[in-house]
Amino acid sequence: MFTRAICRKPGLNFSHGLTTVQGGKPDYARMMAQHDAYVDTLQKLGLQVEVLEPLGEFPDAYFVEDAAIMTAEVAIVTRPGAKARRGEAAAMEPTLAKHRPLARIEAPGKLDGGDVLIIGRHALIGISERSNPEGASMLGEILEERGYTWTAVPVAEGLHFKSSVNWLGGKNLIVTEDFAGMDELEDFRQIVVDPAETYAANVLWINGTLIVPAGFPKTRKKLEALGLPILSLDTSEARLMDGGLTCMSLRF
Ligand code: CIR
Repeated sequence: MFTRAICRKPGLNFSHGLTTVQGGKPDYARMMAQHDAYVDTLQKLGLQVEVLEPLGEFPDAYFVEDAAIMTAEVAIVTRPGAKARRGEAAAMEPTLAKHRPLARIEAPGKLDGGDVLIIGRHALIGISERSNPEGASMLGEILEERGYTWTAVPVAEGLHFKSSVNWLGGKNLIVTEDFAGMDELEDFRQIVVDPAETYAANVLWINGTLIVPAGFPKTRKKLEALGLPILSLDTSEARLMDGGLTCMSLRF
């Protein structure tokens, strides 16, 4: 169960962040309203949320999940795969250090938190454009020292592993077709999203409630079968920046 979250407000320059989406320029006022609703929802679900100020030089810094990984024992400061985002990790350190001892991913390791899904005492670590095998091994070692096991998972599609695979509680995962049936995920039951709704795989589990991106009815219907409460949030602006629900907070 989570009791806290760290978020960061998007800055005025948030639309200058990295993106592969060709859907037009995101709107600042809409982004802020959607971010406020996101923070509000986490609070309503009982989390104490610390909202950090924007980091001027780093327009993607509100995707806080990529800069760190939180476990019950340690906060791991990542080394983001995109050079333009690398400074975000060090900027998180003072905040993280209030809650956990720190460990760090060091060069030549590269790792984005968006590639890391920890379920109980097991970590699935995506090897993607942003996270390399060295980064995965460094994180794996830090976790092993604390009693976790881990598996590396190749991420051939999507920006990050969690763009395509997320936990739904128990033994349930939501996955895109590209990840369905993968050996690395064989211990889990899988809900496979319709190919027209791949973005909807970015579901955020908060203490038994599923937060889903608005506008994906087929996926919502599949998730309803789990019998968990479902809340939906509009993420249209973050989506234009290749981001979604899981990226905008660190939960612990
Ligand atoms: C980036 O390309 O790094 C950001 N614009 C989006 C990061 C999204 N983060 C995530 O999926 N964990």
